[in-house]
Amino acid sequence: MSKFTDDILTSLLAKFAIVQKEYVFQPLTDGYINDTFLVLENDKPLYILQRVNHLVFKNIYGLMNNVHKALEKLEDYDYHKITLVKTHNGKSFYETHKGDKAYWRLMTYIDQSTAHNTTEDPEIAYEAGRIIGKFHLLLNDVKVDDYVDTIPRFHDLNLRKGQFEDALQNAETHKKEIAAKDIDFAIETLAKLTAMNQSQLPIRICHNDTKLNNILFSKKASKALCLIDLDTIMKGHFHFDFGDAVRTIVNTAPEDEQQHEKITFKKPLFEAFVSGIALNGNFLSNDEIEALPFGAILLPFLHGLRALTDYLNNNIYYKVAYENQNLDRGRSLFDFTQKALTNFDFMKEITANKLRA
Ligand code: GN1
Ligand code: MG
Repeated sequence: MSKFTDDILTSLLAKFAIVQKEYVFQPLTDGYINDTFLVLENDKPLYILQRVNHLVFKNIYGLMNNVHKALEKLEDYDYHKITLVKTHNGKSFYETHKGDKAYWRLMTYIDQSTAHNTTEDPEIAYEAGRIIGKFHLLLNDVKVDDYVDTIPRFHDLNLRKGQFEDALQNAETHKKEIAAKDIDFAIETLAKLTAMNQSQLPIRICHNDTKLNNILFSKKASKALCLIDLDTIMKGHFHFDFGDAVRTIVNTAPEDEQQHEKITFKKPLFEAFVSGIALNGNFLSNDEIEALPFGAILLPFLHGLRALTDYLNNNIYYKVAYENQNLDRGRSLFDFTQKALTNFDFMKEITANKLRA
């Protein structure tokens, strides 16, 4: 059972400026970091109530400020606005003062919306590309220094390498034996990707967690509405957002898939996604376009490396649904990394053809 009873959730909801009624709470358990609840009235979803994990996000004030600033820009005829509900004190989150520290926020639920964990549909892939391009277009002219780094060096390969090496030093021997092949792959690929370093590229405000299920779609049509899960909005490179989407769109299997023959690199889905990016992608420089195939290898690898590291550390970072989930995630993300490496030339050709002026 969740440690948050209906009574606790009801009293939290009362802190926000909404009509107080009989609401029902439904936990949404897909995330690995925050605690999320759907708030319904007579079966109709109205709000998302969420506790932001302050052990992962250490600067909640900075984080909420980022979200606030970005949301002012993120609105257009083809980009659905997200609304944060204010507390009675006019703040965009509620900080608990009793017991454990916690930070809660409330967002309005977008009616008739849905999210996809995976897809086989090129239209969904295209729309994912369109909305990610639009997100960047809408934030193209912001001052990047107005945004704090909510997790410093989040997609920094060197940081993740150091954390992996520390975990390796301290891990139990039997875990290192079980993961021997995965550890070898990590070491080999770290060397390969370090040699391909792309850090001279423009710094943009990125979403930094553009996996497919962080995109809201309309239930009725395959239209993307907006990006959600905005905690990692901060500085980054465009190829981060590109690569994180590719790993969850072009692979039609879930992130912790154990049967690796099901992990795919579906070329038509890649092409459709890049076509979607192209619709809004005029702001991209040639150097950024050049770096996209690298991003589609870097991001699955980084996530695989972080999952493997957490497995070696006995699951201290991600919430796991079962003991070895981090190992399964690491393995499947490495498998996709290998498949993306194999498709490097294909990705180069498609991105150049579709995105270069
Ligand atoms: C974590 O909790 P969730 O699913 O939003 C992680 C993301 C990963 C994701 C899945 C702050 O996000 O970077 O894409 O798991 N977020 C953080 O791999 O570490
Ligand atoms: Mg997230």
